[in-house]
Amino acid sequence: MPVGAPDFFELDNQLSAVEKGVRSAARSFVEKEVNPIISDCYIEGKFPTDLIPKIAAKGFLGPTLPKKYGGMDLNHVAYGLMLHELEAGDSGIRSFVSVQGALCMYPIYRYGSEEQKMRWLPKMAKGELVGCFGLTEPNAGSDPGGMSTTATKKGDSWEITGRKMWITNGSIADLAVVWAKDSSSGEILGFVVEKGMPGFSAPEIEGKLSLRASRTSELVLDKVNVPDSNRLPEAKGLSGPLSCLNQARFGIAWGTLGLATDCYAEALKYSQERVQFNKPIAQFQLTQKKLVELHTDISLGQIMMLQFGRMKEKDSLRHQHVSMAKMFCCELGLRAARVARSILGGSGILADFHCMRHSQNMESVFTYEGTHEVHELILGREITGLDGFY
Ligand code: TGC
Ligand code: FAD
Repeated sequence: MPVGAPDFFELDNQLSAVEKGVRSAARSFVEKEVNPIISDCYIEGKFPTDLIPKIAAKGFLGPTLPKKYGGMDLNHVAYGLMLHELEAGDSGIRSFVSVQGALCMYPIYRYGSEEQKMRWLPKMAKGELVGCFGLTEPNAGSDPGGMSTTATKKGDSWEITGRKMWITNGSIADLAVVWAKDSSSGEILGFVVEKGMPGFSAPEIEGKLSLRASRTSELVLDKVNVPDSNRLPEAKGLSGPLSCLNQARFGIAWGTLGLATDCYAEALKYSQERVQFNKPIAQFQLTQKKLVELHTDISLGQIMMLQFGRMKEKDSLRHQHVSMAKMFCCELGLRAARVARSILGGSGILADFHCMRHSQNMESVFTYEGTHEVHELILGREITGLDGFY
């Protein structure tokens, strides 16, 4: 675990050399490339696009995919540990990696033809092509089945019309996986829409106070003519996009655990150094209570994520497990950031420290990829057998 991270359950002993190696490569990348620039990026509201080739060179894009498609055949625990470290740097960096790998490369890999995989995946792994994922719409967020974007078959191509909202990487993307309803059958289909196709644009969403080091855009599709060869042939129905979300949510859970750990480590160090009433503030019982609660929940989160990662490797991880992970770790990340901020007192609001930026980022991460309430309802449905959505 990184410096200051608890390893109370001695889980490090259960990690392979490859898993530890991936974690340490991601940690060094964050220390060398992300930490020195990220607070300026955040203040300026810009995503560090210069980092894309470096991120790709480290093998962080689509690493669980087979080597044939540019991946590294990594297992899911190694992937999780990588995101754990990247989100300890910034949620915007982790978001870029998640969207590229889990939400754009994965649907092409899972639902695309061999020709489509060879056409896009190796270039995406190298960072030569950036992707995004268009599911959410202005009037269909938690309920993506209510989308109104349509695809109408016209000979050998499809005419796609609609608007997607809140799309990470949208304005820097070369291609967008867009989900749309077949206007004749109502079935949800997946398409790869390419930058430059007439009628397709990706205006930036301005004024964000969260995830400022990440690009978020609309996707506007005005009668965009998309060849049938860009339709993902195996994707049919809402389970198509939802299965991609399982991949991304798994990574987000690991990532927000890393963010929580970074906040905890920052607060622990600060509290041991900061003296008030002639004592380090870590000596006050009320400070210790805050630290102990975070230490305990981070340790429990580590056990959960390692076990879920091992279950994913055995293919026994179900989407309800992923909902629990996303829900638990996001709540923990948000709480850890706020608690750390309080322990740092006035200093906690400065960009020199991490906790305030993490806290603001967590407001988005708590909401995207299924809000906290959505995951509660998914788990509620699982344990009671009663559907709270309808
Ligand atoms: P429901 O009846 O539950 O399911 C419809 C069909 O889908 C299947 N299914 C799943 N399959 C795979 N994975 C999952 N997680 C699945 N959940 C459900 C289900 O079995 C069914 O299949 P079939 O064959 O019987 O038709 O559908 P519902 O309409 O009741 O869905 C409700 C709900 C809440 C579960 C779902 O729509 C949902 O998860 N809503 C949240 C939406 C969401 O998470 N959006 C995320 C957009 S992307 C994003 O935020 C990226 S941010 C990335 C970043 O920057 O890092
Ligand atoms: P709504 O669905 O309108 O929800 C509003 C509130 O109502 C929430 O508190 C919610 O929990 C609650 N609510 C809704 N339904 C219920 C219910 N049945 N029971 C109880 N409470 C309920 N989407 C993409 O497709 N691709 C992306 O790359 C992407 N990136 C994003 C990046 C950022 C920075 C943000 C903020 C969002 C991103 N999203 C993306 C969209 C994100 O997935 C949605 O914001 C999210 O799914 C919630 O939808 P909504 O914002 O429309 O909120």
